[in-house]
Amino acid sequence: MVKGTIARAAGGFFTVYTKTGEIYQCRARGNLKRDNQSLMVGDRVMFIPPLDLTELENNVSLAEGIIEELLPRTNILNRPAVANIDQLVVVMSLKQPSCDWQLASRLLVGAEKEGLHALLCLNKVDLVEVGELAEIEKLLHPFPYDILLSSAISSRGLSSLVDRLKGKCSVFAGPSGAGKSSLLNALQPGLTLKTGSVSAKIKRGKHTTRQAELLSLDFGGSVVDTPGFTRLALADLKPGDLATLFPEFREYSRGCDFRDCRHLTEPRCAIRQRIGDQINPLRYEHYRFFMDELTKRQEVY
Ligand SMILES: Nc1nc2c(ncn2[C@@H]2O[C@H](COP(=O)(O)OP(=O)(O)OP(=O)(O)O)[C@@H](O)[C@H]2O)c(=O)[nH]1
Ligand SMILES: [Mg+2]
Ligand SMILES: [Zn+2]
Repeated sequence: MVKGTIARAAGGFFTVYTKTGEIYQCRARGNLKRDNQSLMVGDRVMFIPPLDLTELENNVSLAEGIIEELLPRTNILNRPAVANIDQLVVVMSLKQPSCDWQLASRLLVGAEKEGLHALLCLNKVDLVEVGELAEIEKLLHPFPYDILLSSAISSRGLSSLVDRLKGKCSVFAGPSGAGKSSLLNALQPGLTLKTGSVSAKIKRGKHTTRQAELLSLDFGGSVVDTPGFTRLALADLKPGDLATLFPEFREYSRGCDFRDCRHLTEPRCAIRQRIGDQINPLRYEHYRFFMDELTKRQEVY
C-alpha cells in the first residue's frame, strides 16, 4: 500500500497524490464510508494504486485505486470541510463584492474552535482609494488577527502572502468573487484555476470554484482553494464558549466581576469597559450577534 493525500473529492471519487508527485484516481473501500469517516480534502490515506490492483485481481485492468485506510487527522475545519491544515486565510475583497466583516468573524470563530492560526487577506486593494482605505484601517483597529492587503491585478501584497504560505498547509476561504482563485493564479506561475466575473447587478461572485482542491506550491507548502459562499452557519458551539473564541476577549475576561460573565449586560464587565480601546466595537457587535444566534439555536433544540 502507498501513502497519499486527498487533493479532491467528488461523487465518490478521490484524487490522491503521493509524496513523489504521482496522482491517482481512487475509490474508497466500503467500510470507510460505513464507519462514518467520510473522507475529505487534506486527508492522509493508505491506498492500493491501480497498477498493483491489476496484478492482484488477475490482470483485470482497473482504472482506479482503492483507499483502504484513513490515517489519523491532526484537525478538521468544518466550514469549509478540510483536514490536516495549519492555517486559515480568510479572503475578502474590499469592493465587488464589498467586505462582509461579520462573515469574516464567522470564519475566524470556526478557526479558533479548531485551534487554527488565521489571518485576514483583504483583496482588490487596487479598487479602493487612499481615503477609503484609511477608513477601513480605522474600522479594523484594533484587530486580533494579522491583516494583509492584496491585489491579484496589481500584485500588491503578493510577496507577503507568499511568505505566509511558505511551508504550511493553508486554506483560502471567503465569499464568492473575493478573488481566492485569482490570488492563487497570481502567486503560482503556471496555475490555471478558473476564475469568474462578478455580477454587475448584484455585485456577487458567480460560484466559479465548485469543489475544494488541494494545490501544492512551488515555493513550498500547499493551499486548498475552496468554493465561495455568501452565508455560513456558525460552528457548533455552546453560547457560554463563544467568548473563548474571540482571542481579544480571552486576554481581559479575567477582569470581569462575574466569573461566568457573558459580557452582555453584567455590571463591571472588563470586556465592555474596553470597547473602543482594546476591543474593536465591530468585533463586539459580531460577538453579540453570534451570541444571540447561538442562544436562539439552543431554544430550538
Ligand atoms: N480589480 C481586481 N479584481 C480582482 C482581483 N482579484 C480577483 N479579481 C476579479 O474578481 C473576479 C472573481 O475572482 P475569482 O478569483 O474567481 O474569485 P473567487 O474568490 O475564487 O470566487 P469563487 O470561486 O466563486 O468562490 C474575477 O473577475 C477576477 O478577475 C483584484 O485583486 N483586483
Ligand atoms: Mg474560486
Ligand atoms: Zn464580562
